[in-house]
This record gives sequence, structure tokens and C-alpha cells, in this order.
Amino acid sequence: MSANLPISGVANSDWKSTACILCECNCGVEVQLGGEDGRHLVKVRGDDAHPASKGYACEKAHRLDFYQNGPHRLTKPLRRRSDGSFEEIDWDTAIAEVAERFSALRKEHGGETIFYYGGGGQGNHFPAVYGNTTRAALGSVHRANALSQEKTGEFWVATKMVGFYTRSDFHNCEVAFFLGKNPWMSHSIPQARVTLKEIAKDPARCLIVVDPRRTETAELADIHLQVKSGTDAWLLAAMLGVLVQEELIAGEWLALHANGLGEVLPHFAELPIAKYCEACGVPEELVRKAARRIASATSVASFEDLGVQMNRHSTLVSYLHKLLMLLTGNFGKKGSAYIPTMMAPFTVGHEGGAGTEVISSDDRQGAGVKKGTPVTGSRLIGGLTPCNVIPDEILSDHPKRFRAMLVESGNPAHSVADAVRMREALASLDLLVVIDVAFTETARLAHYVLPVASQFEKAEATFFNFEFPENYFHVRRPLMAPLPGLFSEAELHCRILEALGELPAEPIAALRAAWNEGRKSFRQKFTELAMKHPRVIALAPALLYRAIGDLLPEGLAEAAGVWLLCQSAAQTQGASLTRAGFTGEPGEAGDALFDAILAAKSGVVFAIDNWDECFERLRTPNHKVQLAIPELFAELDALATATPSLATTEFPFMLSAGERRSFTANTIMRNPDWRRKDAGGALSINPEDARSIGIADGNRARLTTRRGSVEVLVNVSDRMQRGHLSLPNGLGLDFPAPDGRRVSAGVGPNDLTRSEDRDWVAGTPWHKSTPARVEAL
Ligand SMILES: Nc1nc2c(c(=O)[nH]1)N[C@H]1C(S)=C(S)[C@@H](COP(=O)(O)OP(=O)(O)OC[C@H]3O[C@@H](n4cnc5c(=O)[nH]c(N)nc54)[C@H](O)[C@@H]3O)O[C@H]1N2
Ligand SMILES: Nc1nc2c(c(=O)[nH]1)N[C@H]1C(S)=C(S)[C@@H](COP(=O)(O)OP(=O)(O)OC[C@H]3O[C@@H](n4cnc5c(=O)[nH]c(N)nc54)[C@H](O)[C@@H]3O)O[C@H]1N2
Ligand code: SF4
Ligand SMILES: [Mo]
Repeated sequence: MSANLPISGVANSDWKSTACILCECNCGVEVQLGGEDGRHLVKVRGDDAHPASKGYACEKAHRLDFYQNGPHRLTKPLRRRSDGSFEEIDWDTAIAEVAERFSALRKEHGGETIFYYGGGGQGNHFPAVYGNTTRAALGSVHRANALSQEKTGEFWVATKMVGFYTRSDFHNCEVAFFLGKNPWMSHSIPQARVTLKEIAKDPARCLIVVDPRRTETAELADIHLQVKSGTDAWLLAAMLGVLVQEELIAGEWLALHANGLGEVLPHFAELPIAKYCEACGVPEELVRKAARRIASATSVASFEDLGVQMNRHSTLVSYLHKLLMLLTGNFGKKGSAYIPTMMAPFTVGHEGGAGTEVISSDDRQGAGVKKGTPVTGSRLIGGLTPCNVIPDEILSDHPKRFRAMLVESGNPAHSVADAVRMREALASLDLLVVIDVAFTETARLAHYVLPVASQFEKAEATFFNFEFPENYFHVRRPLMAPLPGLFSEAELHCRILEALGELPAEPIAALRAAWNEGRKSFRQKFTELAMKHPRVIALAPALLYRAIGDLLPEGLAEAAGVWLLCQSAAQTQGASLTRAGFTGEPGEAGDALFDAILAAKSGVVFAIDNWDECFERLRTPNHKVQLAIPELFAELDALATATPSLATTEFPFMLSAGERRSFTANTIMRNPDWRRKDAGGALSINPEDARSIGIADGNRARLTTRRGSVEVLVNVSDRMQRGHLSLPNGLGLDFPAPDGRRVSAGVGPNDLTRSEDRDWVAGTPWHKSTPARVEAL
């Protein structure tokens, strides 16, 4: 396999459409293939026809070939020998053994001891769709993914206040508010840099950024609230104090749309604003200015992200942030927050429910709806186990501890807090099976590694579709055939199910015959089967893939599972689909949408909404915004006496472990050569701090936390405030060099973090406030 770029050979002049897989924007891109084997992504450009990105793409997309090609790609299933080395085995053996070992575990200990991690990264969510069928067959009820170390606190708060996850309309807002979010680097909104520049240059609009660093986004801001690391709760409480005490809240709007104001106000009415401003390190005048600007705006769009979600008080901060927006009436109007129409509603943060979404056989009676995780009893939000408790759920003698794990398109040995302990936990499992394109840090600990076709070798899609009033969905076609011996997750899960004896042939044959008769027959047959056998719904993606995958347009077999999503979108969101042109009774509209998705190379607008609908969608008591979350009041009031900083004499700095930079992309990109900048993944530090320690730019230094100690490259930067350190995400990955050695650049941030540093509500980590010290070497 040709390992190294730059690519030689000429590009084929055809442009093929796909999407970038490096962040949740999934910008539509067009690619020219070339190189010696015609399999290299030689030229990449933004796709003008994509409904959300409209031709936009950032610098990372141009280097996607580093994902597609290289010696990191696996082509054969691997089995670990007792000495820890791996041997290649054939597919039949791999599938038979994996199925057999999962079955045995299930029989002996119950399917609920088989834990699932992942389901997709930034560009691929079909693994979750098909992986759920294997989970259902095995009775695996517990799962986690990256969301349960970032968004679950926000989901929990949003579900209580409005019933759904909300997003905001940055295109039309007067004020844009970014909280612990650096969209210049991390994007997350369509055409982020264009949008940011537009807001920044318009004198009538205002950009407010809350970040301890002077980020690229903060540099564009009208107001930069440069908080001290980990003190956002004080800042937001102070801003709410200003709104309440200066009587700036949207009284009329609240009277019409909200409950619970009377419970909330007392917590802010006497709040000592000056003291809280001092606690967060932001001048009181600036805090007042920001609060007043938000209150006076016709519309405010806001976005909170990892700077606060992976930090102290994270669920409380999510709550205070939502209060700031709702007390000023910024919901359900142009330029503010909305409830998007979703293709797959994965963002709802109800408690409990580890077993609710998977229907399986009878021996799971006792494992049904649970409030907490088996060992630590941690709160499940949206059915997700907090990532930080996974090691505790494994390293235990509890009879229902997680004994086996299926990891699919995720790399928890690297991405979860306390990587050392996480690896110890993974290594102690009775069975670890990893489904990935590459030999990851997690794969290295597996009993079996099952390689799959890359995201450019099969149909793929994500459910990161949050736009409004027009929302879109994009099923990408493969750019090329899989590497020899490889196939998709859809095929893999079907084979596992077949080996388990859990994929019945009759419904597949019946569905296939009905499809050939026409859509009406197909819908009737599906409904009939689902009514007769409840397991048809749980196994639907696999049944559909086997029944109709090869009858769909070429290359789109993996989209078969989307058929059911289209049907359920048509049932539950009929009006939105109708406005987007998918009309008729729900079954017909769903099929029309499915066909449009298959036909569109660059994505389809599947929903068109209007702003008023946001109020109809409020899934709360009496359709009103719920302002009070009493569970959080004690933590809120305790800010008055809590110590804002975690710094000690031993650990005088606060480290943000995992900053998004120009060339970081979680652990999707392994080849260190893909980085155009910051090859070594340097630790950023303020110039005066560097001087006081005796280190200079480009030096190496020792970075120590309560968990670990590593050597890092130093980047002295005046973007950093004193006392704050920042280390990039996505480094410390190993990669096979041409001479066979494994090379690694930079440091994995979770070599420095601890599992116990987590939020008490959601269990989300405190990665961004890790006490640390730096020493010259
Ligand atoms: N280039 C690039 N883009 C990406 C990704 C990537 O790997 N690389 N990953 C994608 C993913 S998975 C995600 S979840 C998003 C995340 O996107 P972001 O959340 O924007 O990314 P981060 O850089 O981790 O954190 C954002 C900011 O939080 C700030 N911060 C640190 N401590 C604090 C604090 O105490 N308070 C406040 N208010 N801010 C603080 C940091 O200085 C940083 O600028 O990015 C996505 N986009
Ligand atoms: N300390 C610290 N830790 C963090 C963060 C931080 O800021 N600081 N950020 C966190 C965040 S926000 C996130 S999102 C997580 C990300 O961490 P994870 O959820 O573990 O996911 P990724 O690192 O994106 O790993 C994606 C995996 O999918 C594989 N892959 C790529 N394409 C395919 C495919 O087609 N099929 C299959 N089966 N596999 C494929 C890749 O090789 C890679 O191993 O990390 C989290 N961890
Ligand atoms: S990294 Fe994100 S913003 Fe950049 S091109 Fe890819 S999807 Fe778009
Ligand atoms: Mo993320």
C-alpha cells in the first residue's frame, strides 16, 4: 500500500461528491481521485450544491487523503494471541468466534454485561444504526459514546427546560454568544468563519466570547469575557444577577411562555455581582455591558461547548446559560434558539432508559429500564453511561459489571479520562472486540479487531443535522470500492447476527418480494411483520439491509436502514416534510423522502419549519418553558462560598487538556504528516509564566498533573492568560513509520486527566480544568 504523501500521478478530472468527516459540520466536498492506484483523494474542494455548507470547507478537508490511505489501514481481521501479539485470521473464523464468545458470555452473565462504546465518529453514524441490531440480539443494554463526556449535561438541562436539545440561528442573530467555544477552529456551525466575519464587521451586530484564551474567535469579538479557567458558573450567575437586579428580563414574553420565574428570581435578586465578577476574573463593567447588550438585542444566538461542558459545574453552567437566553426571551424567533427537526432524535436527555431503546428476548426482563449504571449507580442520560465511570463499571467484582465490550468507531483507550486506568480496564475484560479502519490504541488491547471499509468506500451519513428553518440530510455515496477483503458495518453486523442465529430468513424474503411489488406492498408487509414480531423493529436495519440493500441504486446498500427513519420522520414530523415537498399520506411521504435522499448526491432538504413551531414542540408541562430546575439550586447558591480556583502550591496552573487546533481531528487522523502546523502538539503558556519557570518557545518541559507526568514541547503565546495552560486534542497517536517502527507525535491529553474529576449530575469530565505544574527540563 502506498503510504506516503505527497501523491504522485494525475487526477481523474471527474469531481465526485462526498462530505468531510473531520468535524460535525460534515461540509459537502467534491473530490478528484488519482495517484498510482486511482484511490487517492488528490483534489478536494467545497461542494456548492451542499444545502448547509454551500461550497465552504476549511483547510483540513484538503488533506483527507491522510485518512483514506496509509499503512494504518487494516485489511484483515486480527486475533490476539496469548503473548499479546496479533495474528491475521479469515473472516469466517473471526465472525464465528466473536459470535460464539459473545453468546457464551450472554448465557453465563446476561447480555447487560456486554457494553457498547461508540457507534460513529464525526462523519459516520451508520455503525450505530447497524450496531444496535447486534446489541439487541445480544441483549446489550448499556452503552456510551463521546456525547456522554460532552453533551449529556446540556441534554439533561434542555430536556427539563424545553423538552428538546436546542440550537441557534447565527445567520440572523443580532448578538452571537460563544461560551467555551472557539468556532474559528472547531466550526460546528455551517460556514463558521464566513459567519463569524460577517457578525464581526457589522456594527449593528455584536460578538460576545467567553474564553480564558484570546482565541481566534475572541480576537474578532466585540466583547471578550476572559474568564479564569473553570469559573464560568460565577460569570453567568453574575450576568443573571445583572439582568434581574437591573430589571432587564423579558417580563411579557416570560409571562406568556414560561413557568417557574418566581422560583428562579430569589437566587439572583441579592447576588453580590462585584464579588462574583472578582471570582471569575472579569471586570464588573464588562460583565454588566455584556448582560445589557444581550438584554437589549432583538435576537441572541448562543453556543456552549467543551470549554464549559468538560469543566467544573458543567451541568449548572448549561442551566445558567439557558436561563440567560430564556430570561431574555431568546427562543422561538428568528436569530435565536430553536428546536430542529431531527432525522434521528439522539439528543434527548431523559434520565434512565439504558434498556428502553433496544427490544430483545425475554431473559432481559430484569435488565429493562434502569435509572443508573450497574456498579456505581451513575445517572444515565439518554441511556448513556458517563464515560468517566466506565473503568469503575469494569474493574469491580460486582456480578453485573461490564465483562465484555464492543467498540465501534471510537477509541476510548485514548479519548476517555484517565487513559492509563481505562487501558487497565479494557485489558481486564473477558472479551473486547473492536470494529475500526485502523489499528487504534483501543484495538491494541482487543481480543479481536474487525476492520471495515473506510467512509469513502461505502455509503455513510451522520445525524448531526441541526439546521433551521430548513434542515437537510446527506447520504454520501462511496468514492471507490473497499480495499480487498473489506466491507461495511452493515454487512458485518448482518454476518454476526447470522452467526448468532438471530437474523431470520423469512421476513427478509417476504420484505424483498414485497419491495419488488411496489412501495405500498412493502410498507404493508413491514407493518404486518412489525405487529406480529416486536423484534422486527429492533432488527429492522439489518433486515432491511439484507432485504433491499442490493436493490437500491449502486453503492447505496448501507442506506437501507434509512428507510425506517424516513417512515418515522413522516409519521412524527409530517408537516415539516410536507413543506419540504414530501407530501401524501405519511407512508408515501416517507418513501418519497427516502427516494430523494438516495437520488441526491449533495444532500436533501427534508424539513422546512416555521419559528412558531418551536413553541408547539415544547415537550414540557403545559407547553411552557420551565425555568426552574430545583435539583441545581443548592449548587448555584453554594457558589457564594465556594473557592473559585482549584490551584494549589503543588499544582499552580489550570491545564485545558484537549484544545481544537487547525490540524487536530480527534483520533481520526493518525499520520503525523497530515499536520501543516504545530506538528509536535505544543503546550501553550503565557510569556510571563514561561519566563518565571525558565522555559522558552520551542523548549521541552515537564508537565505534571495529579494523574501523570509527560514531556511536552512548549509554545509561548500571548493568547494565554497567566495561570492557564492548553494542550491540543488528537495527539499521542501512534502510526507505523515506513521502517516499521511506530511513531507518535505529542501527548495524549488523557494521560493527564482523572476519572473522578467529573460533574455530579452528568458525570462529564473536568478535562479543561486539570490542576498542573510545569518544570523546565
Ligand atoms: N479543528 C478541529 N475541530 C473540531 C474538532 C477537532 O478535533 N479539531 N473536534 C470536533 C468536536 S468532537 C467537538 S466536540 C468540537 C469542540 O469544539 P470546542 O468546544 O470549540 O473546542 P475546544 O478547543 O476543545 O474548547 C473550546 C474553548 O474552550 C476554552 N476553554 C478552556 N477552559 C475554559 C473555561 O474554563 N471556560 C471557558 N469559557 N472556556 C474554556 C478553550 O480555550 C477553547 O478555546 O470541535 C469539533 N471541531
Ligand atoms: N482530554 C480530552 N479528552 C477528550 C476530548 C478533549 O477535549 N479532551 N474531547 C472528547 C470529544 S469531544 C470527543 S468527540 C471524543 C472523540 O473520541 P472517540 O469517541 O473515541 O472518537 P474518535 O477519536 O473520533 O475515534 C473515531 C474512530 O473511528 C475510526 N473510524 C474512522 N472511520 C471509520 C469507519 O468508517 N468505521 C469504523 N468502524 N471506524 C472508523 C477511527 O479510526 C477512530 O479510531 O474525544 C473526547 N476526549
Ligand atoms: S473539518 Fe469541519 S469545517 Fe472543516 S471542512 Fe471538515 S467538516 Fe467542514
Ligand atoms: Mo466531540
